[in-house]
Amino acid sequence: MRFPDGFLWGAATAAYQIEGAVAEDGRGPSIWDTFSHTPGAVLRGDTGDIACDHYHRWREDLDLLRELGVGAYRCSVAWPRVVPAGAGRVNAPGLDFYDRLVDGLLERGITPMLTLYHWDLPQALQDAGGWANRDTAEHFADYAAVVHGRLGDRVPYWLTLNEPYCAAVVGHLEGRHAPGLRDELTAVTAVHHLLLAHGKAVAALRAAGVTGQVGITCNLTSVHPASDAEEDVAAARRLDLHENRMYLDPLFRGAYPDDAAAHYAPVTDFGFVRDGDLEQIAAPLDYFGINYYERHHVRADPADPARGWQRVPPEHPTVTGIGIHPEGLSEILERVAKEYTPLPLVVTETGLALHDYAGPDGEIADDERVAFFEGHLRAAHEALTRGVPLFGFFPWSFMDNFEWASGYGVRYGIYYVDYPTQRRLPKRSARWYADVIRDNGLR
Ligand code: IFM
Repeated sequence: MRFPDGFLWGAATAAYQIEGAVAEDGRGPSIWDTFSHTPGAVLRGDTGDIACDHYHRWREDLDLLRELGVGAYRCSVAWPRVVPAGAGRVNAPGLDFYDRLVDGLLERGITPMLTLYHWDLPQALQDAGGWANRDTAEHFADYAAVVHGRLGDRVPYWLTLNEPYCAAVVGHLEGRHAPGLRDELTAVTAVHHLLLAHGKAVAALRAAGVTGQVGITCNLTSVHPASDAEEDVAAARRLDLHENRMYLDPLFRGAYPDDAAAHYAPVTDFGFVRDGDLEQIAAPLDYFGINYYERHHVRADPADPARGWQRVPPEHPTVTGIGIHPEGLSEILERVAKEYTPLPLVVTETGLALHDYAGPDGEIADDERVAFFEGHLRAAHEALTRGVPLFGFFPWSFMDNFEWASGYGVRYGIYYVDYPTQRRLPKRSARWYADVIRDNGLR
């Protein structure tokens, strides 16, 4: 099963999850520093203070990427390293770090794909209202221009945001992520301001003459009603609105979905949307990134028949409680290509959390992860054969890291990180992936 020539095999990480060095070289605090230091917020009280110490070990890490053979590496820039208070003063040492990183990648023949926002909002902006405050969108565009000003000559792929759904909903409605709020109006407002920030950043990058490709990454789910019953079908449609269409429609159709006004009417009339916002949000992109983890079967929620839904628990849950459904990936890729955009697509993340450990022989036998990636690659390939313009695949994650509210309690890496010594060890999946890259597909 071969992939097209030039297919982009990558690996992905994010700043707060790997860098550590949270108080070094002028970095300001982010909402994740605050949240992870809040008792009870993160499993076992884990924080990203040290994480994988990538800030100091980046050279060795880039060497590993080279050994793995990837063509590209997706990482994120920490806004609070570059603009410690989120707005205003630029911190040159922060930019220097990413400058060295980008050069280090290029020297090793690896293409950088930079995400500008992977959830580490500067705390000073949160103190001023965070994503509920429209000004945050403007500050983000300024920050994007600053990063572009330094790295724009060398970065072929830009992503404005990672997973606006998680930033808005998991952070402001479910309270499981920073800033830990539980308020639906704030969450829907945050959705809009995140999308607006994306649109403004795209405009800023274009105005600066960006030569790289500009895109955004959304996490999308494959949603199916659990039965043909009218209530289940309606519940599935609501979940699809909540998880997918609230992002896809504004980005690619320049409007919130038709059913959004009625669904959110109990909390908001969308008064935060101003003239011109949706045009800005829907400004043309060069590519679109998709993160895929979840497929849901949905039934009506008897406790909330008008607005709710229930996700049917998976038959075989993984350690994070979700199921494994590779076919959901081809469904999503085909849906996006058919219903939303002819843009080139890239799987910017998919991956499996396990409780990996090194055996007595030093081997980390993550065969379930290999099977997971094989299944997802087959699904991606199937989408390709059906005409989806997929140009790359980035496993999550290059190495084990700080998994947000789960701290270091689960591992997603294809490299194992022994946190006490910070040694990196290839898991079986890393060796398998190196073969996939070399063969440009599966044997
Ligand atoms: O670790 C995260 C990543 O930061 C965003 N996408 C999902 C991953 C696994 O939960």
